[in-house]
Amino acid sequence: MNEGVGDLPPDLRVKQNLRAIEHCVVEDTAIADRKKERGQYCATDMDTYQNSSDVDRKPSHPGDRPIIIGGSDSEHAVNRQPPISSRKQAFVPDEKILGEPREPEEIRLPLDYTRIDILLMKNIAPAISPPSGIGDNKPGNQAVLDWVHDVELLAKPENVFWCDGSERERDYLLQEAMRQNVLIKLNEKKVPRSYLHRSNPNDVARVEQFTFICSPTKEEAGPTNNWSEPAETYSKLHELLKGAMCSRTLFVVPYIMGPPDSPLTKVGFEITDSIYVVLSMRIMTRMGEIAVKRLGNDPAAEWNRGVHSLLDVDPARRFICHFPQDNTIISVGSGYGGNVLLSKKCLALRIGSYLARKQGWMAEHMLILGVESPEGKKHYVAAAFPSACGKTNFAMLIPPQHFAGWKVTTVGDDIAWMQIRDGRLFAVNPENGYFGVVPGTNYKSNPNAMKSIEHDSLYTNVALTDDGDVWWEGKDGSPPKHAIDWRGNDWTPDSKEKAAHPNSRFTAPCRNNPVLDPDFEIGDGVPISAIIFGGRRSGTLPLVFQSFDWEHGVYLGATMASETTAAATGAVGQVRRDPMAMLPFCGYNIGDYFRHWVDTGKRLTNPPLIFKVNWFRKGKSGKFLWPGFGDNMRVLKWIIDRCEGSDGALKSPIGWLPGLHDLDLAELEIDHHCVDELLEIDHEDWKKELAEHKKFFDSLGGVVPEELLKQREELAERFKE
Ligand code: GTP
Ligand code: SPV
Ligand code: MN
Repeated sequence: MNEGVGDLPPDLRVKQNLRAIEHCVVEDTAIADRKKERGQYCATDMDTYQNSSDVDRKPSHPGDRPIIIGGSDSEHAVNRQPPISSRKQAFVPDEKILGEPREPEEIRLPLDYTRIDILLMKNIAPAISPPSGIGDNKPGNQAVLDWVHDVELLAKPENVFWCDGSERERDYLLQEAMRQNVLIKLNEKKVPRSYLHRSNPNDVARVEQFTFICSPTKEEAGPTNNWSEPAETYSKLHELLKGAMCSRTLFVVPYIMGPPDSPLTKVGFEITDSIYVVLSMRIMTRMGEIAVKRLGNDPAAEWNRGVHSLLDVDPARRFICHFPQDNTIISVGSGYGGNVLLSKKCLALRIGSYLARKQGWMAEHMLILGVESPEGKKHYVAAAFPSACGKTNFAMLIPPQHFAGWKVTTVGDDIAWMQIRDGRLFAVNPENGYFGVVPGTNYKSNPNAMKSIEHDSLYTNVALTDDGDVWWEGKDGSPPKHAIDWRGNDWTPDSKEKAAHPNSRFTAPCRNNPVLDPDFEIGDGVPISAIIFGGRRSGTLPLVFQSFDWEHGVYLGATMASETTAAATGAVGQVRRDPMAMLPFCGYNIGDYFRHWVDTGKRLTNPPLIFKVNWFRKGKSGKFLWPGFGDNMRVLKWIIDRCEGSDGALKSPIGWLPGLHDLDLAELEIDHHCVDELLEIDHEDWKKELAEHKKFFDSLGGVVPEELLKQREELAERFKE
């Protein structure tokens, strides 16, 4: 479709665009007319919309045909599904979901939604016309070609752009992104080769309430996920995608997740109409030719299908849907990172966790770091903290002066894929870039992150200074006298609004990180000595403790809780259970996920030790008791000592705690009473905590493995001793 487009003179192209819009409008009016005939067009709620999309599958265009943009290797065929008519549930979140309940108005569609969308949409992502030699590198795999063709027939883009990952392609796309104001070039001297992007103010974080696991049965999605029936959901999404890329370019982004030579590595293709997504995927993944080559020409090879369209960036039409059995993701209505960089949370965690259980490995929301002693002894540690709870910072930690000679290196900052080899767990980071929280990042808190984002980075939703630099709350130095805030408005230090959004993000290549681990790309992964679970808890949870064994460690992960953050829409600061930091990311039944953890332990002859940490405990004054950041090295050192067999620990009902002299606090200015408070186990608090564990397990409706129920009882018993 792309051939020759770039050769058309500009005026002709405009006409072509208009024709395309007219064509879509006419077509959609025809559908509307048919709906009117059937008396289906006047009502606006989701139910009626559901009905109309079910019956209106008859092609309205000769080239059109009813399609399911799912995988050809679907497991659905072997799962008998109840009839669609018996499922009225789609897009209505389960009552048990631990998120914001959906307001009924939010799922209402405007009367003439197709028409309004097309008019609104046409300026969001106008088609581009690449010169020949750019965007025309079609892969040879017929399964990919067929799938792209199907999406093309449905979404009716102006043209198709096949990404190859070349530098020429990048330079061209950057020019186009700037021309369309999708990116703003930053001051070349201050932040070379870097750009600012502003997302729609209604679209600045992950949307857990609009995220669905569309497995054949609700039970497979389990009690913690929003579930929606697959066939019905495809049909709704197809309705939304019909003509959605009219007068836009459909980009096909091939990518791999995982090091190039790893047996764990997966191939994905993301279709998107967002040039920002393409440019971000270039940083976040290994993108282009490398993926096409790895997939090869076998039409039956395993690969992930991802379809993303901005639509009109309206929260009422924002759905992030996963079809684990089809290895398929469809995301519509958003342009924000976690919702649209389908490689990350959607593939590497939600679909990844599903595949991992089936294939006997683990996909976890964990950083991976290396820690090397002055004597050259090295350990690797994986740590699961919920979103915006310190993974990137911990992964790039610089030890304080007192730990001269100790080195911390980053393998990954967000996701770990782990497999068993020789009875041990080995981890790879499937990503190739960092999508990190900006506010609070400075040369004191995280110098390595600052160095990683000094050049070749994309910034989303930070402030723009008058000299073309970026600024955010918590950046070094004094605030600028004037800036343009993340919404594009004037900002001064007197402004009530924040200059940068609390969930503003940087996108930077891993290669920028000065402490990138030399084994970052090792295909077999790095051996994991310790697993750490951590959350944001102002009370109850001590700074650090160690589980008695694997199963007790799994219990510590399963009962984790943390205060919610700006990484997802909804209330911030509310404590919720977030097992293994995977609540929003586990692509199947959480009970089966716990079972997978327990069973994995049984296969490990040399399992990692398991720890729990809390950098965020507060004192009576309401201030953090622990300095955090680089000083977390002191906790990490105790963990490494334990891995080395040190006996410096005291037994407590909740696990092994460091004694006062087991933590190296030398040269740290901290009151002794703070340290006491940090390590305190308050029996009254723990009584409440235990009751919360029970409440959480009970809320899961009988899916929790026996082993973990037993752990809870044993914990309660230990408090009685
Ligand atoms: P995601 O990218 O959303 O998964 O977040 P993350 O887990 O990587 O969190 P990140 O390291 O970006 O930190 C999030 C916020 O927590 C930032 O504002 C940090 O400044 C703050 N933070 C990180 N580590 C510490 C710490 O040790 N102590 C304190 N008090 N704050 C921290
Ligand atoms: C998180 O929220 O855990 C993130 C950011 O890492 S996002 O990619 O938006 O999910
Ligand atoms: Mn994350």
